[in-house]
Amino acid sequence: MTIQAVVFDAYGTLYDIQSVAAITERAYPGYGELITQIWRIKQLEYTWLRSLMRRYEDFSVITRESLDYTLDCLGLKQDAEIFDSIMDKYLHLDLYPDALQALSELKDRKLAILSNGSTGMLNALVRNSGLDRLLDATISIDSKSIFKPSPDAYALIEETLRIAPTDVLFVSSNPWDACGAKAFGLKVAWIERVTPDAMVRAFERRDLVTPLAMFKAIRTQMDQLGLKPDHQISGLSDLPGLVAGIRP
Ligand code: LAC
Repeated sequence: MTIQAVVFDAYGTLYDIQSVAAITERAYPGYGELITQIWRIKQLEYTWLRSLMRRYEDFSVITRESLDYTLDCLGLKQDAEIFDSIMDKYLHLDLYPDALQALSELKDRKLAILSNGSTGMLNALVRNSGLDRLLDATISIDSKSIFKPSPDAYALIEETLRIAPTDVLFVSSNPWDACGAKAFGLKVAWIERVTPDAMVRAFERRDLVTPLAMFKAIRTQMDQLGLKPDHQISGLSDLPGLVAGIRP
């Protein structure tokens, strides 16, 4: 078994969702980090709740609804222009610094994204970041009307690339997504962006638990779901060496 395709999660894996903090802080000074963390936590929760309730709306609706929730719960005055400028950042998120180089070194394999993002959001994001030059496919779960970690979402990889799950390395920094892909039967590399030591250090000032520390505690440590990724890496730059070393 060699790796014929490397398929990436988008938000949090290739693109840094913390990069919205600059614009949320500019829009609401002093609230930037709070908005960023509550927004991402609610955005993910809404994907899971809508999937379970079978009331699918695409990720652009969910991203708007979770931002709306966040501004309301913080008692922040809403302004349509400011709201749309924050939403627009989701089409221009920062790529992680090692993303372009890592994907360039993997070009001898099929490269794709499988993401909860809607087709419109993902195509704009990939085009705006220049990743469209390196990707063979950008796959949105939209056509299945259910979000990851549903198996129906991961099934889109074989349906699109015609490559069996065991010959695909799925890469995500989101622990729940890495577990979902493993449960489906993909080979999985989980990017541990926050080490356990860094996690503990985030709570050294227990009198000052920042929203970012809470986000890291809730969304970056490997979940206890009875599943473990095949590989654990510290960044995208570890991938070319890992993939080259995977033998049948
Ligand atoms: C993605 C988000 C949910 O699917 O990480 O890209």
